[in-house]
Amino acid sequence: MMSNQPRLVEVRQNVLKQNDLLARELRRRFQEADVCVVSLVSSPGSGKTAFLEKALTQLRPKFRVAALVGDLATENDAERLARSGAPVKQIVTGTICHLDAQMVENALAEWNLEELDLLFIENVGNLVCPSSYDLGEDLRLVLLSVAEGEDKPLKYPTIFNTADVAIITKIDLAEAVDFDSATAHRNIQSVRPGMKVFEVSAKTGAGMGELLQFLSARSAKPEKILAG
Ligand SMILES: Nc1nc2c(ncn2[C@@H]2O[C@H](COP(=O)(O)OP(=O)(O)OP(=O)(O)O)[C@@H](O)[C@H]2O)c(=O)[nH]1
Ligand SMILES: [Mg+2]
Repeated sequence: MMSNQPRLVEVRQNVLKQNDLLARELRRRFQEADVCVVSLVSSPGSGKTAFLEKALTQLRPKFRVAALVGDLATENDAERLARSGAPVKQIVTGTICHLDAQMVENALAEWNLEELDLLFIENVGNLVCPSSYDLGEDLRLVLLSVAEGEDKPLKYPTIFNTADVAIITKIDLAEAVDFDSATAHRNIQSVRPGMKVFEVSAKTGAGMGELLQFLSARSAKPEKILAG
């Protein structure tokens, strides 16, 4: 009904505002504990968990790393990530298509942030809803796999606009799917001029070193930056 429309908009704005307040509080806690928080957003199956499996394993010798991972159902991703030996917690969202700051706060309740250097948060696979919800993170990574089509930044500009860094994943498959790297880069730059972009393969490890070096440097502990 038409008369319901303004009310719905108002409620939605209030929910978002409440999330922003909580995210601001989380960000303050993260800064106080000196933990660098990196979130990952992408469409389902772009390779967030595969990237994190490698990242947690490779960063762990030098950094105290941990991960939260959101999915509508199953603990599958937490089980995959826990094999790295890092502390991992699954957030099961049920019908909700994104993580919000309250879910992150609840998931962290039993963890001591002082004991962490880097916390990763894998969002629910979705190129739309997660863009509106600040989780208090320092850095938001948006992943785009070579098999999704070079036009995704143009079709889903908000998620690219609310992220800090883009990662083109599964580059080992680029040739098989006729991936046009120049067009993908041009499309990313057209929605988010100046955006930093990495190309990686979690399968072969290509590009992983450069990206992990970048993330290490963003951590609050400069003395631990991975060597070359
Ligand atoms: N060839 C290749 N396959 C990959 C790579 N990264 C991930 N995959 C495969 O892509 C599929 C999805 O990967 P996931 O890591 O589960 O993707 P995700 O983004 O975490 O998925 P959701 O959590 O469901 O949104 C799996 O079959 C992976 O093995 C890669 O670099 N190369
Ligand atoms: Mg996953």
